[in-house]
Amino acid sequence: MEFGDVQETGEKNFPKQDETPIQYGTAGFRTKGSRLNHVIYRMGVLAAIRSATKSGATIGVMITASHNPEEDNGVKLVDPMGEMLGPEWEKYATEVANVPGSKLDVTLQELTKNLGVTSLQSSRVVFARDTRPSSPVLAAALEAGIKAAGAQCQNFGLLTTPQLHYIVRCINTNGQYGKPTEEGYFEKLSEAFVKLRNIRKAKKMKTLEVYNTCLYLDAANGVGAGKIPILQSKLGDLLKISLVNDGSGKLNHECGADFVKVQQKPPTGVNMVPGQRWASFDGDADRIVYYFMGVTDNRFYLLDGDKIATLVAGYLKDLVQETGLSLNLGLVQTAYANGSSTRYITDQLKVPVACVPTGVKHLHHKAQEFDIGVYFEANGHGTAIVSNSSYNLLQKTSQNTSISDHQSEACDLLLSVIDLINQTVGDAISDMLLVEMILAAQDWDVEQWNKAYTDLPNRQLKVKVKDRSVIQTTDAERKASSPVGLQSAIDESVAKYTHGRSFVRPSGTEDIVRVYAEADTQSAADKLANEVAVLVYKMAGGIGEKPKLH
Ligand code: NG1
Ligand code: ZN
Repeated sequence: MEFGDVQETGEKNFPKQDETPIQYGTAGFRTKGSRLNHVIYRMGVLAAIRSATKSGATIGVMITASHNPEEDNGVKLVDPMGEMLGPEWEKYATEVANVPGSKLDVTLQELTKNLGVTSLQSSRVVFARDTRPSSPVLAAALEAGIKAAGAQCQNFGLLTTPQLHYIVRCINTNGQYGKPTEEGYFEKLSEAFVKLRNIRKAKKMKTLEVYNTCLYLDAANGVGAGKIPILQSKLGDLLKISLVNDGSGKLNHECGADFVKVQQKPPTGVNMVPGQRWASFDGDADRIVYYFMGVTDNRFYLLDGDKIATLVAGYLKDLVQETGLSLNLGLVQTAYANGSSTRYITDQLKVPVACVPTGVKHLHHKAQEFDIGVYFEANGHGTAIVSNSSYNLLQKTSQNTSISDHQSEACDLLLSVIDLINQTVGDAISDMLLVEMILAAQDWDVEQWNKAYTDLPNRQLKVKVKDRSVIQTTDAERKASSPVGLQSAIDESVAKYTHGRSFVRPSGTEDIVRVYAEADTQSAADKLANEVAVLVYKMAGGIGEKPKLH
């Protein structure tokens, strides 16, 4: 097919900025915002092609670099059901982003020929952006790309990543999943939340003290901050949210879910009082972690993605049991999941648990193997998904007059819980409401929630190397298969520590190698992480300052 003036417009207005190759990684393209103009213009064209291969279904494009520093930016494509771009297309995205400007036309022609695409007239692309300073300019580049390709487009302005995923799914299910607007998103979530809270009230169960207190929320100065007042207006007194890092400060700077999780401390500058319930979003509000300061010991406690996953899975397991239906529930984690959480899920919850490589696409895919699949990365990105057949069965059963009231109520309750969940992708706002609802249902405060199991102390480090692709992994990233000798050296180090575990992998979003270690004490975990970091530095071509042993 012909691409009109796609190449000419690209060369003129969105020329390739440098020759450093860029790759569509774990979370799309991510680098300095100033490098992305041409990439994002071209992704507009690619999204139009993707739409054509899906019979004109709407494709989403989100401009964000999530938890990265403010000067970075990025772009991710959203597939028709609101899921991440199919992995088989990552190579097309990488190719289209990297070809010289003068070869754009021929590359696109070849690609569309191979894919059997002959027209982009009925392609549809919707897009949104986060609050980064570079985002408006990049959104204009994207729009130019979509229009140059001849596709229809709609700009949703400022949205959280999961809101865009939700909207894409709503559009492609003709509204079955909800109304395809931000208003529709808040309506769906808040209605489910209010209903679930009212069921509780109607049953005259204990009023929960935690509900008379407020949730302190650090919104990372990101796009989620602006959404909280909208949510608050729908929830009234059912959940009081006190916002910090509300967008007036620097994005992700010493705040946000990633900072809190990796540093294992509160955002800088907040005044935490023991017993208060705190949560942090990341910059595009697809991750959330909770934390608090112990009332008796004044210590900082983190309730990360693993703790959220176990809370959700435990609650859903009980509810499924009450429905009397034999739905199989499973939990999916990555190698970053704390060893204690995996043990708790297996031994106490008795829920099957799977481990997959880092990256939501892997978790989501694996979770689809269950009737109800709960997946969470330790960093707080996760959700639960329900198979169509299970959802239909629940609907049918809830209306079945021959089952007990208790069973049909449980089905009804589970259906409302499902409405509260954004099944397309991890969603900080939806996860927050889910956690708050479950805490209320269990009459738990954060300390009680935290008591389920005790995390093994752990440490994450980053090592700079010349070429991070020299590190290759196997066994869901838990073992290094290259360079030769690295894994046996790691094994030797690990063997010296009680409850020791450590693994390394190249980051998909930063030019570094990540080291993870856990052990029975914090100083042992720190020491093990340092030892392994030194091994990576020595055996995988470290550059810059050498990691030092504590
Ligand atoms: P990389 O940089 O590949 O480790 C990080 C997170 C992932 C995922 C992506 C996308 C860790 C250890 N890694 O990936 O889990 O969330 O960012 O945002 O947290
Ligand atoms: Zn994010």
